[in-house]
Amino acid sequence: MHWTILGAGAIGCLWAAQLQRAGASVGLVLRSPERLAQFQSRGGVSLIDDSGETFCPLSATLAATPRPIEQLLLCTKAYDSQAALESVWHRLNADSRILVLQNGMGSQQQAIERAGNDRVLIGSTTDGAYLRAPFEVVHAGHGETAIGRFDSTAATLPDCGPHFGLQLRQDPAIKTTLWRKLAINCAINPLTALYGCRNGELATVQAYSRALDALCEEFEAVARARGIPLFDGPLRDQALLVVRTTANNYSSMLQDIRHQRPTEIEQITGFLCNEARLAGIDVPHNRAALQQVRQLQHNRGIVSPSTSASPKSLSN
Ligand code: KPL
Repeated sequence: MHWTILGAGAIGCLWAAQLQRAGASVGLVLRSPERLAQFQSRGGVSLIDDSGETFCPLSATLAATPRPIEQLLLCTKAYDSQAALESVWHRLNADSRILVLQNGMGSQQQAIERAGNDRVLIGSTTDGAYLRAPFEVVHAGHGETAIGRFDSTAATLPDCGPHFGLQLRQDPAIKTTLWRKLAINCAINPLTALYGCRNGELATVQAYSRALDALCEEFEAVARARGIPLFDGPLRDQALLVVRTTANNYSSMLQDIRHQRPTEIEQITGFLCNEARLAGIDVPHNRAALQQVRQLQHNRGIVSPSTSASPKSLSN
């Protein structure tokens, strides 16, 4: 099976490198001739992990290439997801499979609506990775990738080769897993972006912890109303656990702001606020966080591609 990876961010490069190392056939799709030229001058992805630095030679193409796609990994930023899928639509056929691996909520449902339930697997990962430089990925924290289907509790994991270095798990309740990840991201990401702080400061600065508590309480009320089971204990405890284990990290949202990129606030807090509206629950702290991150993007001259599109509900 040949893997085509659409989205050469940290997760895309991590998967590309690990698939190549596992002996799978894999190639990247890049968005512009300039990116392709930049990639071709190095000819692969560097993976930095516990065992040091490994260069993984790979091929890359532009979306317009006619080669049919067998297995697509869609791991662009969530707000780019629809356009990215359209860009390779001519290369997909009835046998093509798509694994959607993105932050936040909404893009998964969009992929299913476009390609159909049968062809789409949904993933959620706790692997920590960041790009040290373009096409140089640091695998900073080993997690697992849960994979499942929205229309069924059974899902066959895609073939990644026998020696794949990332941990995969069949997930019969992938929607719940996505909601749990969303809960953590709603608690941590907007606050770190607004305060410009490392994750750990949300536990050590009292005012920040109080803000986190308020976001968590509202999230729990919405999840309850939507019938989504979150964690055994309070969400704030779980969020603070993640804050402490990733204390030195800068959240992806803060990194986006600092790199002058649109954030995934619409697919994270925007999704939650939409769910709250559907459930008739007021979430003033999350609404304020949404507005403030939008404002921050605006102040920094970051053009958000998705402020007008309200993410779709996942409850049906
Ligand atoms: O997933 C994350 C992110 O930054 O997007 C957390 C869990 C907050 C870790 O940084």
